[in-house]
Amino acid sequence: MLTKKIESILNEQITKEAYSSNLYLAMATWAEANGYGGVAEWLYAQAEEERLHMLKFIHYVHERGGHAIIAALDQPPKDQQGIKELFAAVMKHEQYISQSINEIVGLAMEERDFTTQSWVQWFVNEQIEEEASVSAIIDKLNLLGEHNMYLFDRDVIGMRRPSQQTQP
Ligand code: OFO
Repeated sequence: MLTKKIESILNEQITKEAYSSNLYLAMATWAEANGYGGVAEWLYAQAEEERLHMLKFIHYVHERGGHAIIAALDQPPKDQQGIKELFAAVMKHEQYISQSINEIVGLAMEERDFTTQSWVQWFVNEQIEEEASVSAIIDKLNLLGEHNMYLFDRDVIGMRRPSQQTQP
């Protein structure tokens, strides 16, 4: 059985994962509408992965006898300044999510909920991977400079992580 505090922080994370999915979906539609098909593909796959993260939290809450709450979401920005700015925003968001996963680990330790503490380790590792993958994309963008966006757009498709590549 989950304590109320743990149930509540897990529910907050469900909302954050749902928002992450919508955020990347909104970025994908902007990229697609602006001719960046490769970036859009990367973002659509990422949005799908965030939805799976949300579902993992939902199922875990229910396995532990809690009630997962589906909350209303803020509307993500519909426009982006450019591709560099977009990936900088992805990085900032992932760092925020990593911080929020760390808070779950911290609360699970405080509440002596060692099951949650152990279960959430998967997300700790996932965040390391996600940040590293976005950081590699940003490095590549910096190397290419503004005028090689066409090449970057084709190249980024190959920079999906294995978990993203299984997505439709
Ligand atoms: Fe759910 O991993 Fe990114 O945000």
